[in-house]
Amino acid sequence: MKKKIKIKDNWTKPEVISLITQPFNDLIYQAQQVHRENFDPNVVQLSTLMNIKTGGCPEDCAYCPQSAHYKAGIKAEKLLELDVVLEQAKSAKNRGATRFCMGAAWRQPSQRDLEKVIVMIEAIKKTGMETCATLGMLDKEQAQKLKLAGLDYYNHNLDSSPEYYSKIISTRDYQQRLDTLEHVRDSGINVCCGGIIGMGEQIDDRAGLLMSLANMEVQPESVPINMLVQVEGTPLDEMDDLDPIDFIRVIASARIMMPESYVRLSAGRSEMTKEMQALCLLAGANSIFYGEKLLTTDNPELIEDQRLFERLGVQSSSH
Ligand code: SAM
Ligand code: DTB
Ligand code: SF4
Repeated sequence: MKKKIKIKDNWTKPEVISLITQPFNDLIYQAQQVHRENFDPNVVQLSTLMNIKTGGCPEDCAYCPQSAHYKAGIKAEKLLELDVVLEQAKSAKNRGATRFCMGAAWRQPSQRDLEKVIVMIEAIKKTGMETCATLGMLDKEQAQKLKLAGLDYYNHNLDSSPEYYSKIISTRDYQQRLDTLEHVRDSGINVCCGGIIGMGEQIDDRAGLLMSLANMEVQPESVPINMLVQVEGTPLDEMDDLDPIDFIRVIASARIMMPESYVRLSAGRSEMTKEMQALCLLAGANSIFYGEKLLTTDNPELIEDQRLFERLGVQSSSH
């Protein structure tokens, strides 16, 4: 039997920087090796996102069109009704998604709203799909309630390094993010946690983000790596464009540092070429968001993704 190797959890900044900056071919080769030791390299997991509560968010995340602090043309809406959400979930399942992820533009859900989301989770679970939610900060009791409802994953991102985080968000701090993640972990829900690349952060910050994720007591089961989607009206609109090679380097490093986690190629795919997406999959990304919309911004059309999968001989996972 293959001996289980302990996952490294004591990464230092210099180690991560030399990992990310090594010659590209060596990095991709190493990432693909780690990937093959842990996953089928030709299978990608598909999750579909739905924004169940749009806009009007009190937080000031500089990248986010849903923040009430900026004018990005997003109208604040109320929490959607159960039947609308359930219908979307069923349609996502019919189109091949195995997980349905509900996003809400809240700082933290109120108890009343949480009860409503719990009813949604219970209904979606009955369709046989996995459930995921991203509702902002959670206290211990809220995480436990979501676990009881059957929630499979909770998404809460660290977004960047501890140092760069404070340049992007002022309405809450890194420690509050870590506290929510601890409540989610302790409740027994799988953790989905990653960040955004392309916000003007430097290599040190990318290394800092990867270290924060990989050195956790238990690494997140799912690690979304988003490429910043620049939205007019937000402070991060008109940032310098990111070098695609640098983004792929982060994906490959995430794969090497978190060998057993799903690395999710998340926001920004509409702005990527098909060749760049293929390189991300080669670098070890093995899950994507599937469906024409992320939360408020565009994602590739289903037919585009299907064609790309065909060209690459990639299958979607049945679970
Ligand atoms: N309000 C909740 C929160 O912040 O945790 C949940 C929704 S929030 C939109 C989920 C994640 O989407 C953020 O943590 C961020 O990483 C990502 N995101 C938001 N706007 C983005 C953008 N313009 N480009 C890339 N990623 C973005
Ligand atoms: C994550 O890391 N990326 C997804 C999901 N988790 C919730 C969200 C991306 C949002 C992109 C901007 C928008 O569509 O509003
Ligand atoms: Fe609100 Fe989440 Fe957007 Fe931040 S990322 S402004 S918390 S919806």
